[in-house]
Amino acid sequence: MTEDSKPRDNFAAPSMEDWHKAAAKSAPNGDVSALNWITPDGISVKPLYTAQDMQGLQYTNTLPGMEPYIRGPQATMYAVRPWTIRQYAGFSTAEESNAFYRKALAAGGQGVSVAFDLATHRGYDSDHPRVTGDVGKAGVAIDSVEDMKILFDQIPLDKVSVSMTMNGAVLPVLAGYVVAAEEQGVSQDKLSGTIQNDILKEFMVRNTYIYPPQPSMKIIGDIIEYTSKNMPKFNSISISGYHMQEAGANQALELAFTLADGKEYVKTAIAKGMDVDDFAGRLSFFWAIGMNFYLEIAKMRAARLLWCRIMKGFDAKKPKSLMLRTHCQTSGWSLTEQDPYNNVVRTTIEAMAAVFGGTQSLHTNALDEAIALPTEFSARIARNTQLIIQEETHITNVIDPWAGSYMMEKLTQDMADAAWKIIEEVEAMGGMTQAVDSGWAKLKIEAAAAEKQARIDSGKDVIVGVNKYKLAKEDPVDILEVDNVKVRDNQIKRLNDMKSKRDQKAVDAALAALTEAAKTGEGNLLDLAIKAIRLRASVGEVSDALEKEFGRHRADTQKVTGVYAAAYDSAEGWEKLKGEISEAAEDLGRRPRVMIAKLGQDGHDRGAKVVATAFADLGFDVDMGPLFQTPEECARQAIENDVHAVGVSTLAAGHKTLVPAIIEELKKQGADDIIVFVGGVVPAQDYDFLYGAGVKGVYGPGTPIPASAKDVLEQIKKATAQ
Ligand code: 3CP
Repeated sequence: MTEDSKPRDNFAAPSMEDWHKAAAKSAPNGDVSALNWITPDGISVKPLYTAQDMQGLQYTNTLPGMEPYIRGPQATMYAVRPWTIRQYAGFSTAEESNAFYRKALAAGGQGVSVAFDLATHRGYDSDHPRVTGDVGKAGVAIDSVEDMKILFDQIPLDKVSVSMTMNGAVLPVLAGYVVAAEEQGVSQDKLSGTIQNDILKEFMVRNTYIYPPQPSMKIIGDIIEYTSKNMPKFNSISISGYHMQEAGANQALELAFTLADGKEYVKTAIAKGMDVDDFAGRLSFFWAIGMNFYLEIAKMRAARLLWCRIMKGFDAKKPKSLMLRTHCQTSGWSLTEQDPYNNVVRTTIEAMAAVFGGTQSLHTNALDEAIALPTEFSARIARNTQLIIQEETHITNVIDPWAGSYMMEKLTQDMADAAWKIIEEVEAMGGMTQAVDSGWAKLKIEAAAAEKQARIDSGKDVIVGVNKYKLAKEDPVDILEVDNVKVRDNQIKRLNDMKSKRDQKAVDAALAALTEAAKTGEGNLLDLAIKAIRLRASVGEVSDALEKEFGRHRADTQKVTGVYAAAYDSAEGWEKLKGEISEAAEDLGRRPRVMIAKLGQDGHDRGAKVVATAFADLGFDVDMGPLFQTPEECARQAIENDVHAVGVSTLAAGHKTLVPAIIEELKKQGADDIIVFVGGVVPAQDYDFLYGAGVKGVYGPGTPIPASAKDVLEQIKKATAQ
């Protein structure tokens, strides 16, 4: 059709006034502004955007691959090379994990991403008494370079890029990878990949730290320095907002705190005397992508704008220093245990947001990840979700397709402004280290989490299959079980075998050199860790050598108050339950007292904190146990505080070992009148096992907190009436 032959219509010119009149007819009470949606970040999203909303926006005419990179770090983006399909996985033993990686690479996976078990994260070898319930759970157990060599057997480390999610025991683990590659014949300059190495967010949310903040920052500085000199293709850090959103942060908080963390790392490296352009190109990021579709895309576009602004502030010149490159993972938190096949749909929508946002690398969660480690079946669907988007939809043909959308451009700017305001607030406090140290940042996230939970429990936020459209009967899905005792025994055997064959004197000297460097600040800690690991020092030994000087960090257990109640307020039953709790307090002669406990090395404390806050708002006396308790320590504290009940919060699959152990300990210490309940991620298959062990209540994901509170109250009444 030529231009001349196109039909010419004569439609009436649009007017906003007319639209308002038309819209008022169907808006509630004729009020169009009632259709505005105020996001958890405080951004007002309107039902309609027009060209007017673009007026005054500064960055609507930018291009990909160019400052300020809103439209993506590469000029051609996915039109030339789609994002890397990088599925995070680790299956108890190095052998099993290796088999999984090789199969995944053969089936379309494009990079490796290693999940370590909690013992490794916290720098304990598998034979350490504090980790009996944690070895091989939620990831692979790595005690030494011997395990690392098995992990990467027949995976060419000069070709396949490897991401390692490691923050606490980052020195021995990164050293193990370097030495395993070396023994595969691959030199350091050929290694490509990423180490998470983002400790600030660990103090805020994930809790797999080992040392206190200051020495932890020194380790990060040393790693940035070492990798920029010796491993030019390796990303020295993955500055992560992911865990903040998983812990309850809204998008603006996630964005702001993550970029503020990034600023802190840049300052640390510059303080070591490095030139910003020598290392900034290898700083990378990591976002969570949840169900808030528009906001997630806007967040990713805003992130690139703000990082470019921040790096200009450091006088960075090279394009690579100015561009934000990121990995994304679909939200684990958004997955439900109920009606779990819905999770495939959620993950697909989230993956689309990550792709429209311009991610460089992506993990799509498996449908059963809310319950256990993925099975082969669920892992395949998760990987194929990405392959289908990449190869069937033609989404990759167009760069940043949301650009020019009135809504998306406005939302990008709104998100950038909201995050910038928080970044300025952090700066006024003296930076992120101070904001973390004071506990302020953690409390901000916890308050957002409590608000969110209250919105869900009161039905204001809908989750299909959980608080609306519930199934009358749930069929359990097949899940993967780990025989943790067997894994631990094998690990200990291999560890002892390695120790019996090494040159002990040389190992001792290498470990002493690490302790000395930790003391004096002289020498590069990664360099020294590589030397020790090469001589067959174990992960635990390298960690201990540093702990001697640095000490082990203990977090305090501050909690927010009043936030849950304020967000739940209007829902039915709240006041009634409060009344019942205060009646029970009169009968008991004191308020019912519960201790919320975290056992073993599982540091995911969002659920524990939210429950503690909500129970306290309802009128319980609540003690929060410190992270990482042994069953024995937990029982002692429960008895000393004279609690009626201990609630164990478990998210890392240690419940079958640790819950019977706490019940046994309470008995041993003469306190079997204290009841035990369990909340968190517990597969349906394990409920009977836990009840059989003496647990009085199990509350899986999706249980409204008032319902569990009511049940705990009844159990306490029953136990004290006897
Ligand atoms: C890419 N390239 C291109 C183009 N696209 N070149 C020209 N034109 C294009 N269109 C180039 C890049 O510049 C780069 O080369 C190379 O191709 C690879 O691309 P990339 O974008 O850098 O991708 P990748 O190597 O996959 O790296 C992605 C980032 C990396 C940078 C994000 O950090 C990464 O892989 N992160 C993954 C982190 C991760 O998996 N974390 C798991 C967390 P050059 O390098 O030469 O420039 S799991 C946590 C789960 C929860 C928990 O903690 O428990």
